[in-house]
Amino acid sequence: MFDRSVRFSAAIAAVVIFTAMAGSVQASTIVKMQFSLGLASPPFDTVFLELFDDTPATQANFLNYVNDGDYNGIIMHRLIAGFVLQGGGFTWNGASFDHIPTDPPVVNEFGRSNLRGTIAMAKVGGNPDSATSEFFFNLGDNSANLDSQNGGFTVFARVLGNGMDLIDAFATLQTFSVAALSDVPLFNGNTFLAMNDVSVVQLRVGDTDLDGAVTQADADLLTTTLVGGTDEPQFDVDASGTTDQADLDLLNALLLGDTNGDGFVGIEDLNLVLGAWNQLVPPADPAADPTGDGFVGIEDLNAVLGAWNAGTPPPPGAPGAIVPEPVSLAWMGLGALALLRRRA
Ligand SMILES: [Ca+2]
Ligand SMILES: [Ca+2]
Ligand SMILES: [Ca+2]
Ligand SMILES: [Ca+2]
Repeated sequence: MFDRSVRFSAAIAAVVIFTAMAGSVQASTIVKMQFSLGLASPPFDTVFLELFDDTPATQANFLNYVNDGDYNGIIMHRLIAGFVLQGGGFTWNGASFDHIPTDPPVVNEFGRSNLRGTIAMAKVGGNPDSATSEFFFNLGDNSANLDSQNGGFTVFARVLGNGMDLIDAFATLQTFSVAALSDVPLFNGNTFLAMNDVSVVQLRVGDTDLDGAVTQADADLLTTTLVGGTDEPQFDVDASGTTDQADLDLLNALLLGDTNGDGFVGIEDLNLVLGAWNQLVPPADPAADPTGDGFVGIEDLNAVLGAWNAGTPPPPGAPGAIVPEPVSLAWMGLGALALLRRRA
């Protein structure tokens, strides 16, 4: 059915595509903040923050707290509606607040404006270089005030996607004086707003709606986004620095090439196609026929190779976990050789 030149081209394509895509994805640092309260509909208790690379000392300082787990269990202890929602400092011991242990203060890196949806470091009045662990969400445009006061407050991150819907909901909580602090937001007058889990997440390539899986919904959202325009990193599927049709093409290729549906295009997907090579569906597994034409062949192989290495590998030991990449490449080469030999 296929002549030798077609088969040879497929083997060459495998090598070329791997070279082009390996290591090409350079995502921003994204931090997940899961709160103890959420919106009822849709289920929604998490915001994702993009950290800005132009505030390196502040980013390193913030990530130290994140990676040490210091922010887990922290209370959002200050809310001024329309202005700021602040946290990152206190836990509650049942009778009073305890400040978490702090690292040395970080140098002020003010540069970006304190606009709505950004996050900046809190600090001591009259000392620009005094930020430690506390930070705040800018609930409105605070540039006129906070860009000039005390050397300017260092904006180091922003809320991604529709995360401000959740922060805005928190900003409607009633505030109280609790122990030594005033303006403490409480749910139902008796429940703190805490952060349950603050951690660095790897942005899954193609997961435009940030729900952890790559599905058709992500392609649909990207299609909508292309019309409206955005510079949010989760839409830059090919990590080119801009969002355009090429990102949608790659996302669709990713959806097609991930034959086993584990969110990553790699050796498992290739093996699924090669294992059913030259067969009709059925008896071959329909997953081995991503093109859906009822036959497992060169088009299906190209669907996998066209999105090779896209997505995020499942963790080791997870169902469908893959072997490390250099070994995958070796297996892919063997697979291509086996394919050529079988067809020769
Ligand atoms: Ca998704
Ligand atoms: Ca792009
Ligand atoms: Ca896969
Ligand atoms: Ca097919």
